[in-house]
Amino acid sequence: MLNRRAFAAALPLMLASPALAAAPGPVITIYKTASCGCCRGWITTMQRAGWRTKVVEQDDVSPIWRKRGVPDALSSCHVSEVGGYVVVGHVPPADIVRLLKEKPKALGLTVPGMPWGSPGMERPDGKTEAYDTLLLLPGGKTRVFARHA
Ligand SMILES: [Cu+2]
Repeated sequence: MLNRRAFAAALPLMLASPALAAAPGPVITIYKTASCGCCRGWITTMQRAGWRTKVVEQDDVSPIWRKRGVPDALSSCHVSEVGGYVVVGHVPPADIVRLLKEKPKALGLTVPGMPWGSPGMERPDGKTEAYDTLLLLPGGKTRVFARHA
């Protein structure tokens, strides 16, 4: 047991611990189909990183990215909305933190397809592939936002 003085001394450290830190961003709304397992994996990763999530299950999530001008070729299995941006697929949580901090003039971020080793796409054998998080620009153009090995 900590005595009172030791507890008082430890308190600032406890307040600074990640578990008590503020959420990394506003509530993120995630659209997925009911059967998508890797989508659930990504949501778990987001929640572990401190994100508050709102999950909407629907039969077809493509209208969400289409309405925001994201071409189908740059799409993935799930799509999210946060801070006025669209976030498509298995984007690492830290990239979304950076997006909301830098606030670029863009539609949002995408990790097209479902690369092995991206959050929610971990393989039992640990194999990964290199992939890029792309910044979605109006008109279907992209720019590399972050590289992941
Ligand atoms: Cu997926």
